Amino acid sequence: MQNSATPTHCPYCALQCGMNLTPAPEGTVEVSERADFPVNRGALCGKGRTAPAVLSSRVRLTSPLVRSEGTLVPASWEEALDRIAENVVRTRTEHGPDACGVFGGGGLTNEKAYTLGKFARVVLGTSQIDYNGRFCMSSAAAAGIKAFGLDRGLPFPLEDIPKTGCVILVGSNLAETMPPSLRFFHELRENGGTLIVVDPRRTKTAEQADLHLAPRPGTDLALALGLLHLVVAEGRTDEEYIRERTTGWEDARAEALAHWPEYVERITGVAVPELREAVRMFCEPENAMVLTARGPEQQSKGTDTVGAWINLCLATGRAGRPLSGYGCLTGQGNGQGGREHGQKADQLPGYRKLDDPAARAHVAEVWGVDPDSLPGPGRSAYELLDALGTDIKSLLLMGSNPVVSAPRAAHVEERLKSLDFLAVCDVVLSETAALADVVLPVTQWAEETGTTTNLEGRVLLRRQAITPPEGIRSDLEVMHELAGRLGVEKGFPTDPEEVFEELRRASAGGVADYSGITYRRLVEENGVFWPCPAATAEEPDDGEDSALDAPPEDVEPLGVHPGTPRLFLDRFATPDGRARFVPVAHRATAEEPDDAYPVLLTTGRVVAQYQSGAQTRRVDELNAAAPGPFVELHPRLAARLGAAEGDPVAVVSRRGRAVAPARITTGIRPDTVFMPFHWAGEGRANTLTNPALDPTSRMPEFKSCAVRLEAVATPGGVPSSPRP
Ligand SMILES: Nc1nc2c(c(=O)[nH]1)N[C@H]1C(S)=C(S)[C@@H](COP(=O)(O)OP(=O)(O)OC[C@H]3O[C@@H](n4cnc5c(=O)[nH]c(N)nc54)[C@H](O)[C@@H]3O)O[C@H]1N2
Ligand SMILES: Nc1nc2c(c(=O)[nH]1)N[C@H]1C(S)=C(S)[C@@H](COP(=O)(O)OP(=O)(O)OC[C@H]3O[C@@H](n4cnc5c(=O)[nH]c(N)nc54)[C@H](O)[C@@H]3O)O[C@H]1N2
Ligand code: SF4
Ligand SMILES: [Mo]
Repeated sequence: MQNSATPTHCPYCALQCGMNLTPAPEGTVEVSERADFPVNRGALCGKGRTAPAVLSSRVRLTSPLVRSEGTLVPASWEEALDRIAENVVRTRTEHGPDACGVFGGGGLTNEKAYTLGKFARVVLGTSQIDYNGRFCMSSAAAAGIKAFGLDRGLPFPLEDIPKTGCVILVGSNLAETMPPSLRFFHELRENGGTLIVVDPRRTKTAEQADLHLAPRPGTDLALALGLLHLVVAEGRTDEEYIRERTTGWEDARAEALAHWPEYVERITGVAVPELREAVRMFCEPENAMVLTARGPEQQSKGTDTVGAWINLCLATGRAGRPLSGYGCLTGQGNGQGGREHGQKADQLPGYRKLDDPAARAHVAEVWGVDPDSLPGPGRSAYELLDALGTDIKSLLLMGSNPVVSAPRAAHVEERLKSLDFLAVCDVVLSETAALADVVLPVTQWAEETGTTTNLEGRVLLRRQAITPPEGIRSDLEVMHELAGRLGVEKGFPTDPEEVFEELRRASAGGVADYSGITYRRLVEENGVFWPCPAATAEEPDDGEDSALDAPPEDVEPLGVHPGTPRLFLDRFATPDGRARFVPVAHRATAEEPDDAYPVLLTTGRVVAQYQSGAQTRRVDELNAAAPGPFVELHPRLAARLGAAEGDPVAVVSRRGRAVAPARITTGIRPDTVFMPFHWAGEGRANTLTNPALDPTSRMPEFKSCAVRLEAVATPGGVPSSPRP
């Protein structure tokens, strides 16, 4: 494209670190420091630095593939697209539109996520669409909507963190999952603030903490209730704030009082003095924050668990005030935007609800269709995958690799194989793509333009730096071509900016209002925080500013809405402007240990691999750093098993069996083992995980299930023998 550096953002996690790209040989790019982006100020982790390796034709898909006599063989785009269209028509004719499923991803740009949702509802006419974000932060989203009336991961920019007094980081290992963000926590401590980390493991993040609480997996709900009990007992509530800015305190207070510290110690394993110390550290400074990540969220009670942590913030007056608040650290590159614009089962663009007649009417008008033609809400991600081959006969999958990342993965793999027809758009031949009937090779981050919304709610422009190789098309082109073949000639543009202009109109007046954001502003302002309505900021807020179709040229610069870096400072997004306490009580995990499966398994990430590993397992430098799966266990557990460091260990759950080398450390609770989930094959952690779902968010319980450990015959044929 051009030879000068293109400022853009990383393809991976929700920090969306800024980076500069210059074209390099063999169609790849060179990454260099981009200091002007405030989130990372030039710093990158190894994944971001090595992301160009996936652009190489040595590891990526270079041609469409179609299945012929059982194997995938190269084919022309015409043939591959025709094959998909024919199968959609056949499925629809034989079984109806809901037999066509769609599965998306939180890594897709806003333009792609928006188009995918529209494609499902308008072209396929199916209700059966959901995406991998359901596996990610959906419990925090549900809890945020309950309490605050709105879900935006962080209600403040990361740069506020160093200025608060105390942060409780619950189930986040950001030293490995978002390394450049560690800087904000170092600065917090340099400024005299304190960091509390809640994690069953002494992670690299926990090592930075002033206080590390290590509860049993799946007991964060009890922990938060115990802290709230102490807050009440020690008279540390903010009564004026509770009166003026919240509702529902009496019921929440009663639940908390039922959770005595000694009872909480028994459930969580965290000693009462540590609970008291945490309360003191959290309550003494003027401001404080609670941030959650996947630890407390990926539980079958994740919504209630996050609700309990929010209750703690509300009772102490630490939400909707400067430098205080609750936030969720969203995970995927577009984990925030990907949940706002319609690829979720129950949702329309602008974070609108699919079952809201006014929302349907607004979006149907933008789409030029009859509101009654829009299907209703569909199933959640795991339920959709579980229905493959029964009522869902064909699936279009874009931006996920569920063979590795879905819970109870062997079952999900079987379901995928039982489909009549599977089409996958990907950049590489992932484990899921390898099962497909048609695989379409798509462009990657450096080769296309599009917006993402990072964990702070900051909408960003990723810019194209190089021309994609011959034979590769974008996801938007794929949907355009398929729509045309299925009789919808208009409404599926291939130019991302054109899609964004439509998204602005579709989101106007919604919760996640992007109507005041343009590509030009994103470049000039280095990102804009939503909500950002097109209405002028000076206009009196009469609550009626929803006809926001004004094209950007008509907006006078003076009246441009500045965007909203900080939410809730005046009022919460509930009808009465008050935050809502949710009464929650402790309950057990879906699968507690017993005699047959006496140990708890929890799962998560390592710094050098990303998600299902589809991309990062194709990068030599990252594989050298993190070559394969492992089972992290305490020396006491290892001794009982007779396993030495590096010995293969079998982990067996009610779903299946996985084998990986032992990694022995005192940094984990003796009743718990940990496995990262980045690998396929024998060491696949998700062979074991429990698909028990949270009743509200439909989030599976990735963070705890019951397992037993078995010694395994070593490669030499000798079983690792029990040691005394
Ligand atoms: N290197 C790397 N970075 C990534 C990703 C990646 O795959 N690799 N993925 C991105 C995405 S999509 C996401 S969602 C984020 C995830 O970011 P994180 O949430 O930081 O990642 P995890 O490792 O899944 O879980 C965090 C911690 O939760 C702890 N934990 C386990 N069970 C419990 C529990 O019951 N309670 C509590 N309190 N803690 C528990 C684990 O020990 C782990 O250290 O990372 C993003 N960044
Ligand atoms: N046991 C366990 N399992 C987990 C988790 C856990 O903590 N423990 N975490 C869960 C979480 S938080 C998440 S977010 C999921 C993530 O798990 P997945 O949904 O599998 O996520 P990725 O591995 O990022 O898969 C993205 C796929 O899309 C491709 N891709 C990348 N960009 C594009 C694009 O622009 N277009 C198209 N068409 N394809 C693209 C990639 O090559 C890759 O194959 O895993 C979940 N699974
Ligand atoms: S921290 Fe996340 S966004 Fe930043 S370079 Fe690493 S993977 Fe990319
Ligand atoms: Mo995630």
